[in-house]
Amino acid sequence: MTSFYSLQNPIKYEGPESRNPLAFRWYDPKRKVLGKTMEEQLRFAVCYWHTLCWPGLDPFGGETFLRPWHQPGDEMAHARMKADVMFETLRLLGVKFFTFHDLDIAPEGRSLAEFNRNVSTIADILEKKMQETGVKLLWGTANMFSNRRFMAGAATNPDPDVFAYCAAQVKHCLDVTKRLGGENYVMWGGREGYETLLNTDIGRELKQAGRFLAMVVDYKHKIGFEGPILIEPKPQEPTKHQYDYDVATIYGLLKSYGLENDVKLNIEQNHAILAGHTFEHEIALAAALGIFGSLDINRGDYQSGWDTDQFAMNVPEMALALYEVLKAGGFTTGGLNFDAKIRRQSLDPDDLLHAHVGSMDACARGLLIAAKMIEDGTLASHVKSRYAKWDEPKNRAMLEGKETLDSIAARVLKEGLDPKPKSGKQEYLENLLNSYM
Ligand code: XUL
Ligand code: CO
Repeated sequence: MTSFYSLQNPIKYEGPESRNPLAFRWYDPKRKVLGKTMEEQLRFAVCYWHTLCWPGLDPFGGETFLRPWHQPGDEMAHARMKADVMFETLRLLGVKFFTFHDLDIAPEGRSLAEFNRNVSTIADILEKKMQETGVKLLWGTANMFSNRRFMAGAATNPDPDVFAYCAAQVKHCLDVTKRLGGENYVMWGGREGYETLLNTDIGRELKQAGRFLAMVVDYKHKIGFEGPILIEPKPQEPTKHQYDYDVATIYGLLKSYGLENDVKLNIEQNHAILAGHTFEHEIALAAALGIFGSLDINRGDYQSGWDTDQFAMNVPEMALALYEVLKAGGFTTGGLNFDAKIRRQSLDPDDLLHAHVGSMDACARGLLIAAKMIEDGTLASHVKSRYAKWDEPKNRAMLEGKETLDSIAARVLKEGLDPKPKSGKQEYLENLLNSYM
């Protein structure tokens, strides 16, 4: 136990009528929803980097939070302090997973060898705490974007030495993630993109990205890491154009490298918005393409065109996202990761608890609504009936390669086919959706 927060005892479910600001009104971990407990359905994870490492800076000003581990001092002692506070946060929230970048948990040191040693030392501490508490690692990832050596990219850097350095860094981070029983390994393409085409060979950089990913997949098999590699799409920021733009773009890249069976996606709400999509669009598309993995549930701001990383608090948005997750069969190795920042003025450590509690409640409410949508089945049966004619043999034949353009043309003319438009019933369906809310 640490004295970072004002609370001593874990936050409890008290029901919708509770006025206690640090109680769950909707998240009731053991409540069954569609055959699993809420805890099993939602698989929440607290992230290291925004919850503990981010000091509250923005492009116009420095840190506001002044956490104890941001004061001058012994960096390894600070890393141990952060590990204590991470497990205290998980204990108070009753969250069973966490996520980290290598650089979040341990100081960089003066060389990669020293960094690796630091990461391994803190991993020993995390491993012990995980054994004591039953907490699990949802995913690990390597930070290959903060240090200035990565300013022109990691695997897509014009300098092959940076590519090689990244290979060494990912190898160690994947080893540590495996040792800690990580259920996935994430790769967000930090600075994998370009600032200007005037200095960029885009074709070459894409090949570098493909080769790097293929090596990560090979190594994962070599060491017997069972979870999937997850790529996290984002269209821009920090670079002007990120190569892992959105779900559709990544699917194209995976297909062209033959990696679509080994790699899945970690989809973030904020990144979906930046790409001009809804969160549910990205989830539905990934599920349809067989590459849905996990979710980062930090939301963006609809007016600001950058990654505001706010805690997901919008119940209808979470209901629509979780409806797609449930339709896809729910999470397997994935979960809901709070890759979210409290606002810069939210100085009190307890603000972190308010943020997580509120967002867990919004997700739990969203889950209950999504479950109603599934159980009632009217939406799904409407979609099914919309496509029902495709089940007729002559129509199936068109998709099964048994017909050609000219054979179809002949039939259309012979039958005098004259398609009759049918209502898409959008307003009826939107009213139905509101009836579940
Ligand atoms: C950046 C972002 C990252 C990834 C992990 O926008 O979302 O925090 O989730 O590197
Ligand atoms: Co993210």
